[in-house]
Amino acid sequence: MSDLFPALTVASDRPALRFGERRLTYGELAGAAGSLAVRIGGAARLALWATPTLETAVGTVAALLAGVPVVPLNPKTGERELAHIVADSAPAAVLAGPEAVLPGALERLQRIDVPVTGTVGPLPDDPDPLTPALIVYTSGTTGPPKGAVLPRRAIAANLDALADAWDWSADDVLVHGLPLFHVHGLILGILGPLRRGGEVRHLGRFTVDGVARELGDGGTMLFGVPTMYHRLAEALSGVATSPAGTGAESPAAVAKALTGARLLVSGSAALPLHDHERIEAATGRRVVERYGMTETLINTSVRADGEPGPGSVGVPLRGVELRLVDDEGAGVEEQDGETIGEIQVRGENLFTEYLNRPDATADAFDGTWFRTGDMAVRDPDGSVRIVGRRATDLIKSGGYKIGAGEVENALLDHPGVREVAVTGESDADLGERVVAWIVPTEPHSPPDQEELMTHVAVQLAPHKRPRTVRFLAALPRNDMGKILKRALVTGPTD
Ligand code: MCA
Ligand code: AMP
Repeated sequence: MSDLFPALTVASDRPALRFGERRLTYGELAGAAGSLAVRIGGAARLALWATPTLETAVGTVAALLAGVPVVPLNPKTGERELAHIVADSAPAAVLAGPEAVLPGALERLQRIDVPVTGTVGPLPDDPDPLTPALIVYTSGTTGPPKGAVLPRRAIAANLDALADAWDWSADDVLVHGLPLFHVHGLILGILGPLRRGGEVRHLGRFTVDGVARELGDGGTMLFGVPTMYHRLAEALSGVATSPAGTGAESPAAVAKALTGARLLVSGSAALPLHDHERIEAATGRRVVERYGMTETLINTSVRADGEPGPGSVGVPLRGVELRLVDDEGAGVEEQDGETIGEIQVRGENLFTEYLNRPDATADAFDGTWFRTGDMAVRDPDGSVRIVGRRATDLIKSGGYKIGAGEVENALLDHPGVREVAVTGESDADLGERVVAWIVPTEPHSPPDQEELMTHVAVQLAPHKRPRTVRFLAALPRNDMGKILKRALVTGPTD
């Protein structure tokens, strides 16, 4: 049986997965993932080398069938961060495509090659719904990333609630080019279509041309982060989209492809109004926004038949309880579009804990309510508008969450850096970009800026690297010696 993927029990010739020219039907997926599930059954926990390939999808499905918790790894993770994740999650082995070249930190682990063929056999019995399914690492304001433990129940409940909100069915063909080591790309983007019995076409990597091609050839839904919709909006406006697109597709071809889609969904960060408007003007389609978090999966969404107001992330999904709480801890009852409170949520969609971090888990909850740290208002129709974030030390760049503290710690390891403060600055393409303010060890010969960017890319991950480096003689501090980041962001830049 498969409680999460009923379509695997039928094992039909219907298309399930497509990565470029490589594809699997439900029957083929049941064979490949089912045979791997039998091999890995009983393992305590496995890491997964989550390249944007068929193998990542098969490996994840196999682990879920076997009831083995899986830790998806960003293949571009740098040495320091990978060492932390491996030590913290202690996987028994690593699942990887046969072609993958694994870094040193994974060499001492047993390697299990993920097959894309296999014989359909009886599927293992379904594990308990509270069994951990995925452990997804996510950044906090300070320290290294924490592993959010997501139970099977959260995945099933949340994907079904999204199906309800979006009329998502087996007839849908989802197109996306999201990375497969986060909730957005892996749970929504791969497990979502498979739970419905529909098809997913992954682009390998996001390009405007790839989106236009696949939506023009039967795709019905598109998932993306705001940076991707920004690049589509640029292409619709005739602006060169390199490196996201080759420019082969004309604005008219992109417009035609988007117009033909049933649903365009954006999430992971706020989609700016300007990009909403440009896409709507060129295609007549409104992008639907949904709001989620690694720890909670998706909390709210504009419904497929809804009338979204500007900046709205829609209404709570079925089964998600949501409240706003003000700074004094009192509930915000007003739905006046003005009174701000922190979003707190509860429901079957929630994670169960941060792995090995009972302290952080306890801090994240207000009783049974999970504190998101996102600040919002509610409109008279009950829909939610996010207006900011409680922590200034969290940066959202390209839809990735980046903690200022982890980047600061990596930069402090560089011999040319005496002091550092990391902030987020607004960026038309990325939403926010990481900015490093550096007091160099040698004021007259500061380190090379590119070298500092690469230092972070190699230690943590390329998306965490500062895109701007600014040198200062001293960091602004208050009487207690605390760095005044607000003075950096608002003050003179040199
Ligand atoms: C550049 N590169 C480097 C360096 N500089 N590598 C090493 N050292 C350097 N100094 C490489 C990169 O690895 C990459 O390689 C290439 O250059 C381009 O990198 P970058 O400039 O960072 O990429 P980009 O074009 O700016 O990426 C934009 C993007 C990306 C495609 C939109 O940000 C993205 O995929 N975002 C998705 C984030 C996401 O899925 N978030 C979900 C989490 P190469 O060319 O080989 O790639 S949030 C979530 O899950 C919740 C539930 C939610 O609500 O959704
Ligand atoms: P992550 O921890 O990487 O899963 O990112 C979750 C965070 O992304 C949330 O706490 C929000 O701050 C942000 N986020 C996700 N979706 C949206 C959205 N549609 N609008 C604004 N912010 C969003």
